[in-house]
Amino acid sequence: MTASKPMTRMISHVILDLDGTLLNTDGVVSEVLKEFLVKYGKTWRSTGIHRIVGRTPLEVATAVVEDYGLPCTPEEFMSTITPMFSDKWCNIKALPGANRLIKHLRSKGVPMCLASNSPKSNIEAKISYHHGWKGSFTAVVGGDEVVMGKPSPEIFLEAARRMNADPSNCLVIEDSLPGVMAGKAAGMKVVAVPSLPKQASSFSSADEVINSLLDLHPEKWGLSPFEDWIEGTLPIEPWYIGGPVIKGFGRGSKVLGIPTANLPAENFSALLSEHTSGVYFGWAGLATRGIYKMVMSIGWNPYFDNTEKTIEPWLLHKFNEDFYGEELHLAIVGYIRPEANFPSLESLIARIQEDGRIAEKALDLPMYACSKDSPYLISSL
Ligand code: ADP
Ligand code: RBF
Ligand code: MG
Repeated sequence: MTASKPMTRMISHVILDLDGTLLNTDGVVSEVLKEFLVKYGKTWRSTGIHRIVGRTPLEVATAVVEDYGLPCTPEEFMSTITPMFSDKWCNIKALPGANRLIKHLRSKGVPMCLASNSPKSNIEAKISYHHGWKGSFTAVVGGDEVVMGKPSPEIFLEAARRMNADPSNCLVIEDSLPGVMAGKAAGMKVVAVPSLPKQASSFSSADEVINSLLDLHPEKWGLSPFEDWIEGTLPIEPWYIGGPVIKGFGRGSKVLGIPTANLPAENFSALLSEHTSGVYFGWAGLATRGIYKMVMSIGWNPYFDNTEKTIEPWLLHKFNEDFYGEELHLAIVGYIRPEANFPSLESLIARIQEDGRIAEKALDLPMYACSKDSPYLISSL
């Protein structure tokens, strides 16, 4: 008889990447490169971000100089661009779930280390804007402290060494492919949290791919579970969006039997980039009609593989007519799950119905019910 594999992986230490994993750096990177390239009469192509995520600073510089045929050396490029970045560090926001994860692991006494391809001084400067982060890490390893950056395993092996941990007991959390490769080469468990949309398929070497840090389940790795889930929902800091209801793909009612009163996603691109795609719930205020419970999806609808992000709130109420063009205001108060693909239309519909029941019930909890009084829902009614 062969011994069965233990169900949980015994992780004792966690190693975190910074840019794109804990911090929403991509926006700042695009902003700086755009500003820089304009001076050379060039236009930043946002698809170029794929070439630079997770790379060392010199690799990024080399790629940009080459791609845009810039009349300078990668070193000259770096010396101009570095101060442009540091001016923006104070504006970089934590990604959804980053603060929650750091607080949780810290409270459970799980040693954590930051390991990034950026120079150590840059890492320290960036995290200084985030309360409580610096003191939470046993060690910080920068790309300038090792010979080879990711995808070489060196940076993670050094992180394990500084924590006195065996690599096989370390869990790496990474958004980039070079980072995932480095973690696997170091003999560690790796959870990938791709920072760019629709990348999950290229992360097959990771032990698990999740959509955002909100979807991390530490108990899968032998660590203490989060204690903030309530009845299948995760409370979040409420956020608010609203506008006229627009036409969607015309399939919500027809194909699924679930109408969704779409909002124009392009009006909220900045706000949406601060939140992950996924299934959320909250309260919906409709001009002239009233306030209703609501469950929604934000994202690319993987089952239909949309190319545009959509905002699709399903109001948990039976209406007798359409209300296109009416002003719809949303208070989004909790998170349910990531968007997913499904083997059949029936299973997608069943899951959305289940989301509806979860939201319906949760919104009666005082912590969510209180947002029904939010003035935003009835503003301009
Ligand atoms: P579209 O693809 O244009 O969004 P849907 O089939 O999803 O089409 O239908 C959505 C429309 O149905 C909404 O814009 C709204 O006018 C209407 N509607 C009726 N009942 C509801 C409901 N309970 N929740 C959301 N929208 C509803
Ligand atoms: N689409 C998906 O492809 N995957 C999902 O997991 C998913 N979840 C949803 C959850 C809710 C609560 C709602 C209202 C919609 C969801 N959708 C999802 C979007 C659905 O496919 C979309 O509303 C219709 O295709 C109409 O465009
Ligand atoms: Mg719709």
